[in-house]
Amino acid sequence: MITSLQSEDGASVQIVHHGAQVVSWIPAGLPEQLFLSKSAPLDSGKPLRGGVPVIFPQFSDLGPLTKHGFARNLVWHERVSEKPGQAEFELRDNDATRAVWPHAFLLVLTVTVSDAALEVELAVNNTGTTTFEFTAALHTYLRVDHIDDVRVHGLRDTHYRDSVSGAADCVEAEDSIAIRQQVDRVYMNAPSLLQLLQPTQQTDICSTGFADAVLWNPWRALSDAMADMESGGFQRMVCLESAVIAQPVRLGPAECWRGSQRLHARQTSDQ
Ligand code: TA6
Repeated sequence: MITSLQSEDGASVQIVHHGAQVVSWIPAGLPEQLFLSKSAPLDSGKPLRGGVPVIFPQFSDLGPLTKHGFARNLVWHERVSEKPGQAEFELRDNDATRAVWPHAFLLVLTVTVSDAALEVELAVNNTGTTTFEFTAALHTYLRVDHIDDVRVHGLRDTHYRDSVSGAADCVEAEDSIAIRQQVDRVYMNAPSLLQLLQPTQQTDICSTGFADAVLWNPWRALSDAMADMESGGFQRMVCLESAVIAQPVRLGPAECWRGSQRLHARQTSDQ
């Protein structure tokens, strides 16, 4: 199932209930802002290659669970939301999640579209009687006109783990990061505001709650090897993820943790 949302000014968002995955965001007067691979089969029971997959309770393979955890593989339930331009989805523990992760939880994903902004908030509630730990991310695939023209700002001097080389502690030297090869980095304690610059557009990515940020582009060989990635897809996407990885969240009974990512797009020139 898909939920479509429209703001009063004409911006729109689409969310697939499988994984509560936002798959399209079109601000008023601007083109599609999220990458979604044309080769991603709908209704395959797998997360789509694009949009905003929700990663919980384990980022990547940093633990015993299936890669990126189970939240992106399950169907979430839509809640009634009274607010215009807003939709809410929830996921509770069930037999399948308890079989691999023995904890009681309620996740709530709130998606809000307004003006030129999209906000996605993940709330994690511990509904059980024991403390649990988790890592999480909003694995946002931003659509770009061409990867050669993309620059990422805001990460200079931030420490990162480089998953391509395996180096555990690097320091970002660039003010303006260009992507010229496979990039897969976890920036720890990242600034809350990052910027994606293209020749005609600026996208601000503002995180709260998520301490870390992930920058990922698979580049050609890995992109070609992915069955669900469209041909040359790596040239039209970059993932800038709001994440909590380096220091897992420890959540006691009845506690709630919240993290959000707000994207704001604006055109900077007509060319
Ligand atoms: O967030 C970056 C990353 O962990 C990469 O290492 C890459 O594997 C990517 O996620 C996509 O993972 P997926 O399981 O969706 O193919």
